[in-house]
Amino acid sequence: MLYNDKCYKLTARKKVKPQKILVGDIVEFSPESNVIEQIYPRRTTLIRPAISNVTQMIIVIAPVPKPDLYLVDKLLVKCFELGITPVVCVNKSDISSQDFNNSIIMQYGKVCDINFISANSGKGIDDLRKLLANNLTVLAGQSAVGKSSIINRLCSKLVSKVGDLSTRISRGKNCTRHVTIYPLDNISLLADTPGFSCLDVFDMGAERLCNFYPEFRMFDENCKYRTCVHVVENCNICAVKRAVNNHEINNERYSRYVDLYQQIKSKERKYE
Ligand SMILES: Nc1nc2c(ncn2[C@@H]2O[C@H](COP(=O)(O)OP(=O)(O)OP(=O)(O)O)[C@@H](O)[C@H]2O)c(=O)[nH]1
Ligand SMILES: [Mg+2]
Ligand SMILES: [Zn+2]
Repeated sequence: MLYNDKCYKLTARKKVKPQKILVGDIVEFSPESNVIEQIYPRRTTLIRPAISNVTQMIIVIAPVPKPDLYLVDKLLVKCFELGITPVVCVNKSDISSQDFNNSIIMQYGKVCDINFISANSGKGIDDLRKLLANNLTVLAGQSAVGKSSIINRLCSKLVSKVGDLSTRISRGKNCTRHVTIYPLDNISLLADTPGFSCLDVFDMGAERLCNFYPEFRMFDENCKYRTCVHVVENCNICAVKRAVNNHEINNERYSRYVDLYQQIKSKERKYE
């Protein structure tokens, strides 16, 4: 536990169950006994990985490993559901092609801010640092996109273990194994995580999913039915589908939306 730049090793009072404490919790403790008295209400809670009070999520992707854009979409849904500000960061821009960058802009440009950075060359790192002020930011994304490398580049005093891509893929393990919060300065907290690759959390009902696609919002008022979830084929009744056909909504992102909707739907049917 960090307080006034000092590190404390704390134990929990009986009424505060230790397993209920999350990385990111703001707690009250007495410095004499080093005992946690209470946990303050959480602003946000992420389960996998477990971390509380996150205000901003940097979703890191890179040209290698090949991006899992379903994961990016799911992370964005989580952010919009919980009121966390998302930012997409394309790392390894030293080796990414213009086509790759353009495709990311086409798919996410209307959804959130996109930054092009390189932990290796330092490109874009100063702008990224500015984004971190007054936030608890979590770095999310597949293994090996360079999350730990970004942390190391942001602050040379901090050392988060960086892994080698080939051994990681052959062993199928994340290099970073725990959630750790690094205080970059007095106002910027940054959390490294072992990726969010196991995020298959779709605890929300299928019907709610479309609420977390901000680019649908300017069209969905014109759908014929107020309850439209925009998975119908008929353009005459669905304005979102119409916007996809007119290239006003990105087709690839829309297709993944339909897939995710169907996945949640079939899960719901299984448990009915
Ligand atoms: N070319 C290039 N390679 C990079 C860059 N940033 C990171 N890498 C390489 O990508 C690999 C993975 O980096 P890590 O920082 O360990 O990735 P991670 O996202 O923390 O991975 P996990 O901890 O497993 O989730 C390493 O070999 C890095 O050297 C970059 O900007 N450019
Ligand atoms: Mg890491
Ligand atoms: Zn619709």
